[in-house]
Amino acid sequence: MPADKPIYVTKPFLPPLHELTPYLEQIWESRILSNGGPLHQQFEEALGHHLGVAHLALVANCTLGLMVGLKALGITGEVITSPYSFVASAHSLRWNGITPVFVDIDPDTLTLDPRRIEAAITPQTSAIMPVHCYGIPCAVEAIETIAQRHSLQVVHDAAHAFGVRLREKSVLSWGDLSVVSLHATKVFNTFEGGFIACRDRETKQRVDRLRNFGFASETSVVATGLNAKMSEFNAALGLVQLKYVDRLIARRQEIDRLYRQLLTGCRGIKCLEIPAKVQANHTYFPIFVEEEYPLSRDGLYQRLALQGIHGRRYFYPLISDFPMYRDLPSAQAENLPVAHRISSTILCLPIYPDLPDAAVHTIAAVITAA
Ligand code: T4K
Repeated sequence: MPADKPIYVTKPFLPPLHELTPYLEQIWESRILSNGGPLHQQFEEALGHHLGVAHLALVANCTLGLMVGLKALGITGEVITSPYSFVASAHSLRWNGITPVFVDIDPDTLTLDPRRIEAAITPQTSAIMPVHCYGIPCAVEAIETIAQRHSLQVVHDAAHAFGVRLREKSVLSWGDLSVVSLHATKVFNTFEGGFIACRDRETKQRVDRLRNFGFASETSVVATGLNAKMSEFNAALGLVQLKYVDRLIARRQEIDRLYRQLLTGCRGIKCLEIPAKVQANHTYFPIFVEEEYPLSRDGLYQRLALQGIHGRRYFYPLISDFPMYRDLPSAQAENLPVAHRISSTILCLPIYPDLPDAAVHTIAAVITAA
């Protein structure tokens, strides 16, 4: 029997509307709607405090945040990155006139394989941009070591990594900067939004200017900035959501456990392991549909869809297969065997805080019934 209502891969959390009202009244009263207003300042501070990030800059979304972050660090030439990501990762490089150099992923973490990075470094390489895919940290230490050895900068696409900790420390503390998404589909949302976790005060100052057209004061423009500011409305949403986020992640963890329990022993279905040293945020629940399973990945995707269950094939196709990237030498399939294999077997199942246990049972039953 198909589900009464479609079940999507995610459903954003919204706090009770009345909790937003005092903030909206403040906005209506002050008529300060954007440009670093009081709620923006308050949210920036509160978020930094919540995550333990000292130099945090809010932005309008993660894509603009990546564009601003790369510019703030003066990154040019070539950047080594993952083909197994959302297309915004590579687009942010291209918008800065940078050539992405795709390197294959590690089959266990689904993020840049540090053993393959050095072979891709050329005199034009200025940085590495790994992705903490599904919120699982990349090999931060190994990548930092390589970066130091070759004088490269590290920009983390941390779009999925809100609240993720590695050995009790925020994963955002690695690298020169990290950019997180606060989009509607993420663990913590401000409808649209994002932030940059900067290494130091100077980087944050450059970011602050670049997200505001490059203005350093009313009459001086010191960089070719753009408009990547978060509005007061989005900041208000963030302030209201902050007190819920730990509970929301805890509920996601319960769903994650339930899926694992129900799918254990299902031949041909494998769940992504979360390393013991990681405090995850359970932003996605990816499974691998392997050869021993009676249906192909797309077959299972369709079978679930017939039941009103809409998983997503994140990330298929690979970024390196999109027309604007596929002619790059690094985009060739023989360079990216693991990414290709994973991309053809991956399926992200629905996970969000108000997904009932009964729905998880139904989804698992459709999968195991095949
Ligand atoms: N780097 C990485 C690694 C990323 O994954 C992303 C974004 C970025 C950078 C850039 O971040 P932002 O600039 O967006 O902050 C979605 C999101 O739009 C995108 O943020 C996300 N990654 C990507 C993985 O997924 P779509 O096109 O797959 O989303 P869509 O609209 O199909 O939504 C998925 C499902 O969620 C829908 O079937 C229904 C549900 N949904 C969605 C929205 C927007 C809702 O229930 N309510 C909603 O408001 O890209």
